[in-house]
This record gives sequence, structure tokens and C-alpha cells, in this order.
Amino acid sequence: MQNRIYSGRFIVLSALLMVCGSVSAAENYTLTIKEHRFEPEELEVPAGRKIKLIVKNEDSTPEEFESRSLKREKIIPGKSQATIFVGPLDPGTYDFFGEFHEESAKGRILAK
Ligand SMILES: [Cu+2]
Repeated sequence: MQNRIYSGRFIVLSALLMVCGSVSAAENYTLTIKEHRFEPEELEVPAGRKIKLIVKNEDSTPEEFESRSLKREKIIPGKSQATIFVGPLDPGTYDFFGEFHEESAKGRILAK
């Protein structure tokens, strides 16, 4: 009977860990830089949650992801990608741009 009690506790503990893990894990969103533009230019994300932004630079030249409202900046070398954690965000619009090609590389995050 001892064994059954222990395995029962183990199952409950495992279930708790799974629930906590899914609540705290950041959701992934991908932005692609191509020909000095962001794709998509508008990215909708849930408000109040931590977001994992994966920025893929498909151009051969470096770009700098920059957002004053998100207080983030990160240089992404050509043909590589970077991960930027943002949030939890209040509902609203957060502009970002590519500092090295500011005329074309512009976008916004909509937190809803
Ligand atoms: Cu900068």
C-alpha cells in the first residue's frame, strides 16, 4: 500500500508542475526582417503576458530592432536571429523600427 501512496503523490506533484510551467512560459511570436522591412508590420499579442519575440533577419546586412516604448534594442547580424523578451504589456500600441533602415523598417505591436 505504501507504494500506491507514493506514486499517487508523484502524479499530483507532476500535474502541479505541468500547470505552473504552462502559466509562466512565454508565448513565441516571430518577426522576420526581409528587404529592410518587418513581416508582419503589425503583430497582435495578448496583454498582460510575457512574450518571447524571435526576430529573424533574412537580409545579409545587420539590423537593429529598436523600440522606445518597449525599452528594447538589439542588433541582429545578417542571416541570423535574436530573442527579445517583452511584457507583460498593458493594452496598447508599441512602435518599433529597424534603426539601420528606419525609412522602411517600421512596425507595431498591438497588445490586446
Ligand atoms: Cu539603437
